[in-house]
Amino acid sequence: MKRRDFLKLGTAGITGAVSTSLGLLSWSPRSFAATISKTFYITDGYIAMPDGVDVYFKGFSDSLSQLNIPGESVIVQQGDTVEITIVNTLSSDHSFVIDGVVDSGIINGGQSKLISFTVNNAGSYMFYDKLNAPFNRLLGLHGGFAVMHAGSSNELYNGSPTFVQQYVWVTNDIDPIWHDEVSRGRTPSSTFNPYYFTINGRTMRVPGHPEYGNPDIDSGYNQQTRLEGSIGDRTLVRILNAGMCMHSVHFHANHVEWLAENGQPRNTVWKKDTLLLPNNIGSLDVIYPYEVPPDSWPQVTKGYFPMHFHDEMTQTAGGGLYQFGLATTIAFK
Ligand SMILES: [Cu+2]
Repeated sequence: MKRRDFLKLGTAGITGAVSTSLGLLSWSPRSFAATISKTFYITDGYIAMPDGVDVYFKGFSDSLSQLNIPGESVIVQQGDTVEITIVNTLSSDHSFVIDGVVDSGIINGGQSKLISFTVNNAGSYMFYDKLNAPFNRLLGLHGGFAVMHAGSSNELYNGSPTFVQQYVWVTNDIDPIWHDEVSRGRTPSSTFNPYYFTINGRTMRVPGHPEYGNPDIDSGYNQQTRLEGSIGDRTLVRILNAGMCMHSVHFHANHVEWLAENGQPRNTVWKKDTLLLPNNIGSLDVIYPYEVPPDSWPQVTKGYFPMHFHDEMTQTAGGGLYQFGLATTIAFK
């Protein structure tokens, strides 16, 4: 099923009361450990890329009839017991892994497995399928996993700078030839040649394009992805890179506070506007401070600014469609 089609179904079947937590996470701290349960269905299908090409993906999906790329973000707190049921609806073997936390082992085609584990360290993680590496991960079997410091609603780790809201951005690089090979049960042997670059499974559209402004498709308008805040709404962004490429992340209007890289808190919190995002499950944790943009004149407190990557290929799709790549909007409301 194409993303456009199932999104239509999804919109018809879901009322406004359902809140998903793909990118924008909500959290209330607890004084006690809890058991958090979640079921993921491993499904596959085709998603239309910005140039109209349908590409094969696999995902950790919310239901049998969906294909969610990335999988819905999970948020827990230190000490919680997490129970994840994986229903592998495909005929191929898959797994559910968080490095340093849990490894399901092989979940055979057609089988289900309950994975139970406890999380001890606060921070940002990726869950992914480690089998057939790196292909299953690149094909879409990945998602964000946030562990809150116990009892805290506003810290990345104990004593970190604080925030008032938090997002997860999962980025990916897509080589359609590799995806096609895997769909045929083969192991790709060509050189990795990424053609599409996504943030939370989406890419930008330009004004005038029929999909411009469609929040299900346009990453600049997707409410789980674009940052929205007012002055003072300090925003944690957990950036997780499922792809093979290192990237250059660039925030406009404000510098960000650089809290952690690859899960390791930095000794000194630097303020930077451009950061290197490591590849292959690399991560960055930053706080976008939502300060009055210091370089604007006259001073503004409202407006729209981009976050885009500065490695130029990421700003394209299909080998040339400029501005149909990996970017989103930072809204000052
Ligand atoms: Cu820039």
